Amino acid sequence: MDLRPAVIALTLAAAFVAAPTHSAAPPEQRVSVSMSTFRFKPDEIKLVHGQPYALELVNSSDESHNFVATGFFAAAHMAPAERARLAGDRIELKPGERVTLHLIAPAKGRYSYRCSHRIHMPMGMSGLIKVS
Ligand SMILES: [Cu+2]
Repeated sequence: MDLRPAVIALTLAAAFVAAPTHSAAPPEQRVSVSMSTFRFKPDEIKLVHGQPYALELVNSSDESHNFVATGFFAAAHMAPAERARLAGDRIELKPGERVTLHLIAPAKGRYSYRCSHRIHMPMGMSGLIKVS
């Protein structure tokens, strides 16, 4: 009986389990964005490629808003359970709602975000994520 495939599988499983607790992993940084009518604060976020972040979105207004970041969410690394919280390229927040998304910053570049609710973006609900 050849045990090599089983040994390889176990070795891979062990490496996979050990990876998240590796001491060299950088600590997650919290970045908070407040949503009001009609503004994101801040409207510019600076991230570092490969760094893990807790992106906290807070709808501090009395109406619904969303955070649409098509290119950013497509390129960011997110665990499947985190990505499942998105509706594709966006996440909706009810009045007073707060959500925290865990992700790893994508490749260097500039990624825009906005609220897609009618007239919210032209009224000022847009911003820029700069990844260096
Ligand atoms: Cu809005």
